[in-house]
Amino acid sequence: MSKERIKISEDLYDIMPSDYQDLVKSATYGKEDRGWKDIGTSKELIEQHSLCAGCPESMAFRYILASLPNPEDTVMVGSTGCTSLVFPMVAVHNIHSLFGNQNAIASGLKRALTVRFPDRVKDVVVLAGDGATVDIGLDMTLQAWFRQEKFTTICFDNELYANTGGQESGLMQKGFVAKMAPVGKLFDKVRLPEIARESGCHYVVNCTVSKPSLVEKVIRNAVHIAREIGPTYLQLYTPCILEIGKNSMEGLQEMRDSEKPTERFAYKEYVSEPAKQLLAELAAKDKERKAAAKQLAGQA
Ligand SMILES: Cc1ncc(C[n+]2csc(CCOP(=O)(O)OP(=O)(O)O)c2C)c(N)n1
Ligand code: SF4
Ligand SMILES: [Mg+2]
Repeated sequence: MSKERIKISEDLYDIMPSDYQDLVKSATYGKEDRGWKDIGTSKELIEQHSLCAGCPESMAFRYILASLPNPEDTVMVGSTGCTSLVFPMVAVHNIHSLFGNQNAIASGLKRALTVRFPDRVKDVVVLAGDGATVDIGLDMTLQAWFRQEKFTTICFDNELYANTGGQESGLMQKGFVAKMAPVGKLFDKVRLPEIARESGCHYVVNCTVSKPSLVEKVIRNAVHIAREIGPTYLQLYTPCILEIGKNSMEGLQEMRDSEKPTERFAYKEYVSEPAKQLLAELAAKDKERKAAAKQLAGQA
């Protein structure tokens, strides 16, 4: 990892936008152990967004972008929905796909990048809403998993179609009444984490984004496992505060309430056997790296 590819030519430095100069100077691109703790002290890969004030999706975006292990060589694939309003402000390569097509686009992209850059690690990460992932895009989501495509799928689960005013989604809770779904959901929430496991994903996590350190851990695991082994899936609860009638300060508490052991976003994790082995190897290497750095610091 390095900033080599975003470096500015000396002759052009003064005419480059100040945001870009800041990115080269103080973004964590290239930092080996980047993570959520860099937020606030380095150039963030997202500084503004057009989501509603206090929307938990904005926290989730920040934590994810701060935690990607290889941001300068990552391409994110988005889909239509509230998330798509954010991507134009994100300093990571990204593609907007037609609603629901995100996993098909990501499959082709990952394969093309592997052929085009055989000697470079290129990560692909899909980030889409529950409507895009489960309802309209379910075919593409599943086919990518069946084919063992090597990328991560992240679903921002707000349990409805937020961007179009609150229609019912397959991930909506039973009985929930939304602005544009007045009858109330007749069925249980689709168990996509279980389906992901049964469809070949090697790492599946269902959780909220209330704890940045947890988001950092699962993002890193998901990206590393997807890179080396096969598809990974993260379902993150990012409640639509507008639809559930909460104010901008109440999103965090809503997530805390929903992650209690008996609730639908209690932490759930599945790791396949090859993925467990990979995580153990990575943890051992990390330990070695930290010990070597400590020794070096002691000698200085
Ligand atoms: C092909 C297509 N079908 C439908 C739409 C209309 N549409 C835009 S956003 C959206 C809902 C998005 O819901 P979700 O994926 O859950 O994302 P959220 O807005 O909740 O974050 C729909 C149906 C569209 N833009 N394109
Ligand atoms: S409509 Fe809901 S999900 Fe979309 S930005 Fe507003 S609070 Fe967030
Ligand atoms: Mg949604």
